[in-house]
Amino acid sequence: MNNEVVLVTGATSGFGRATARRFIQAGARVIATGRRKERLDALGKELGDRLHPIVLDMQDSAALVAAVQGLPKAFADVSILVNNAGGALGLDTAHEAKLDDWIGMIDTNVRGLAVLTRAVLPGMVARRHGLVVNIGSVAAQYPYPGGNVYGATKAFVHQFSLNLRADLVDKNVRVTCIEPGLAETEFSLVRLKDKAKADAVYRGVKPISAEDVAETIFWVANLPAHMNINLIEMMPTQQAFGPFAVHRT
Ligand code: NDP
Ligand code: 8X3
Repeated sequence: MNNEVVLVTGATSGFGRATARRFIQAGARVIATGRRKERLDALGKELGDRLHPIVLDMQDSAALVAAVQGLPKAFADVSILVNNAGGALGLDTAHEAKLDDWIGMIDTNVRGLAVLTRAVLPGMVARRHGLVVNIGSVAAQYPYPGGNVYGATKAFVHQFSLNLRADLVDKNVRVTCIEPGLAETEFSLVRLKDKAKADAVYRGVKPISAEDVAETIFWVANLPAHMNINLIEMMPTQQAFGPFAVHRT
């Protein structure tokens, strides 16, 4: 990993922070982004000068492009992009959901991810060396009540990942979409804005941890260069599928 530069979005919490730690531990240089400066400062103190923190809002397209163009020399040649920043806002049914929540999810999970990928890809293609890991979700494949726009944004991430492969087949740039199920991070606190409700999501279950996801990303990044993992879907052993809903009158 000593020659790799890893750009991890959403590194102030959850999967992203665990991923930054995992790659630094293995000798990589890591660019860590997020909106919460104090969290990035703490991570910088913890991980040292192989970490390059950037305060960045995924909804600010111009800032995303400027951040990639303005990277210092030691971090300029991004070889692994982990498109992780994002999340769910609300769990309301479609006719009751807040429109601002929908727009926020689309702007972060879809637009921000696409803009950043577009900014990073030309360098990877020019160097013929790159890996893009997109964090999707089981919500992309399995609809559930209140999942509406969140699931749809992750369906974009799934299909975008596969379509990137179609364009990059001759460029030596790999793309993997990782689709986790129930994982304990700040995800539910952000979604439900209520600590007790968020804690209840994980009660009585051993969920996937942030470190589990980081280890999966790290595994993908360490595979031989001739292998591309297209998709990984992962769930806790205590999670599975439900029956179809039938509304009887
Ligand atoms: P966390 O809430 O713990 O972390 C989310 C990260 O995304 C934070 O670092 C946050 O940083 C960043 N982020 C969110 N919005 C923005 C924004 N507008 N601009 C910049 N950064 C942003 O959740 P997870 O670690 O669980 O989530 C990571 C990814 O995994 C998300 O894409 C989520 O949808 C996905 N996922 C999560 C699952 C789960 O059950 N936990 C399961 C499947 C997928 P900050 O607030 O500082 O900006
Ligand atoms: C997070 C998993 O099932 O809460 O993407 O949507 S789920």
